[in-house]
Amino acid sequence: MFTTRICKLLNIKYPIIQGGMAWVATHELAVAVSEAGGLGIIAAGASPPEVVREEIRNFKRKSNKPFGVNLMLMSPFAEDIVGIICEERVPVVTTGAGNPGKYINKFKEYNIKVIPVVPTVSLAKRLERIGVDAIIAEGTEAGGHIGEMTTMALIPQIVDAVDIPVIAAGGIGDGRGFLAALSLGAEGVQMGTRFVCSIECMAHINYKERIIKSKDRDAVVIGRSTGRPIRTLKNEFTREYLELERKGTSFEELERLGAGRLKLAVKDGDIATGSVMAGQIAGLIDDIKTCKEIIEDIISSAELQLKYITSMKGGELDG
Ligand code: TUI
Repeated sequence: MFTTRICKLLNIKYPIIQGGMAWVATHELAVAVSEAGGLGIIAAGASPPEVVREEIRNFKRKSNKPFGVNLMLMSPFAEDIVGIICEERVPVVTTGAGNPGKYINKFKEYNIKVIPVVPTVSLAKRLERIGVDAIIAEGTEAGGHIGEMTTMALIPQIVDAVDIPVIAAGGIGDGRGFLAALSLGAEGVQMGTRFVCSIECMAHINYKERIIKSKDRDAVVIGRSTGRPIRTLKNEFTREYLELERKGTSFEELERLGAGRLKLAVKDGDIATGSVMAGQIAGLIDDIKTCKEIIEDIISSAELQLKYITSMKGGELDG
């Protein structure tokens, strides 16, 4: 029912892509999402190149399904990771936190599909012109590094501005969000926070439980003053960080304060002084299930929701 150009482009059953979350998106999670019919993504984050290569090889040992690597463009190793992605013949690359323009030709040479995350219409248009295969349009509801536009406003504007398929991201966690994204003209969704709360995700149980406990307004934004805003769940760390920002603390000092915090939360389970990056949809998520269950529940509830909408008639259900 929901077969789109994204399914054909990526050779996947459902147009659902997993977010490229640093430290969280290891090959175990990517294998589970790809085996369930979506597109699993290994996050390169700021990891050293050889660690990323090993993750790619581990994926290939466990699954023959299509998968991708997320290239975080602020990584000091970005250049070398591009080389490894090409050498390893990774089928798909998603990019984040910058403009991937200078790497597009190399990826094209190796026949690698490139799908950048973009926060604005202008960047989507520029990247379409230089040959990317699709666009992930990410609203400010997302976790981690974010732009300013909401998903609801950004998706239809990017859909109207480009001809390549658009994947919606930011604030999507269930069948209703999936269907809403398709209604706005997207041909797929990317989800991060929902997949953190999966059995196969290797993040510390404290991280998953913090998401489950969170309420609608818990996903706050730190780092607006630095020009690198990050959405992360309210805790001791965000309170200290925001207080220092309010006092006008320098960029360098804030960068120092933030360093290593994501790993602390994801790997050590320190959800008080670590950074528990998550999107605004965290408040909706109340269980941990397999990636297969997450994906199949989204598709079946979206189908049901669509039937419900099309049967509405003057407030009464038709038939
Ligand atoms: O990249 C993300 N989210 C991330 S990356 C990340 S890494 C990290 N950060 C801090 C501490 C520890 C680890 C955490 N979350 N999302 C995709 C995304 N990309 N959101 C926004 C953008 C973006 C922003 C500007 C994409 C392109 C862009 O271009 C600016 C330009 O140069 O034109």
